[in-house]
Amino acid sequence: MPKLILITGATSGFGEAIARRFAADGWHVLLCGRRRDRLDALKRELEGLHGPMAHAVHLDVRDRGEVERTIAALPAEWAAIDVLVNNAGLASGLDPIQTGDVDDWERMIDTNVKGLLYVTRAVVPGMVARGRGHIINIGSTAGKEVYPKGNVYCATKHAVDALTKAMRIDLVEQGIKVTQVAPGAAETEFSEVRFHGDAARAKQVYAGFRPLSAEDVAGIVHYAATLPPHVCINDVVVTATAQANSTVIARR
Ligand code: NDP
Ligand code: 8X3
Repeated sequence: MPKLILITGATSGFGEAIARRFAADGWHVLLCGRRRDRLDALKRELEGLHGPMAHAVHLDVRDRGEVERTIAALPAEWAAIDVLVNNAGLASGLDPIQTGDVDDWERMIDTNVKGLLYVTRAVVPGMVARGRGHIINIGSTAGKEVYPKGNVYCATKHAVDALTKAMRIDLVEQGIKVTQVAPGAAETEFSEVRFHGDAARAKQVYAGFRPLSAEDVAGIVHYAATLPPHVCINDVVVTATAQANSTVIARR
């Protein structure tokens, strides 16, 4: 019986790479995100390669009602989720606290913290009932330290760090694994989203060094998800070799 993984934010970056990685390994993949065209294209692509093993659901993780309804309405063959990857997230803006855009702040808090909680709350009771499951939260080095102008984004990822530890405590008796993967700079659509579509500014973030790729992160998630039942990776901090911390990067 193939295992089932639900990935939030599967339309781009880490989430898309995670979907490809698990699909190639014979898993069934439940793809979630807001951009329907991309969800449908990825589902078609994966099914063309691997047969009928993908299901796409439109999901804005900020919409509590939509999250609850969508998870509750999953067809039986897509409901027994073995692994939940809470990946959907974003940075919006890079401004000092005194001039930060409150709409940016709300977008980040609603997505990175509240959205992660809504999805977790909807999925985990099924895992508890089945007596098995694995939650993998995508944190960040921004959840381990703070950097100039990172204020609210860093706070949301510190929340992911805290919630991962809290989930692990609450779910240990139920045999549910909880893992955080906390990457440093990785070249995806992340910086373009952070800079509100300014592709040239986004490119500068990765100039002069080789950042992580989405596939690098997907490989770590896959490794964590395929360890024996008695082994749980609690936390992984991973950066490019050229990145020492959020502000120290060897650029050539
Ligand atoms: P991308 O921008 O490439 O991907 C983000 C994904 O999140 C997209 O699939 C997007 O899908 C989805 N998403 C955003 N908002 C929502 C929402 N409200 N509801 C559902 N899905 C949503 O960035 P990354 O792949 O880099 O980011 C993935 C995660 O990794 C994020 O949590 C990010 O904070 C974290 N991260 C990124 C790092 C980096 O340097 N790239 C480093 C460390 C952590 P759609 O727009 O279709 O909804
Ligand atoms: C993404 C990495 O350094 O932009 O979480 O915060 S960083």
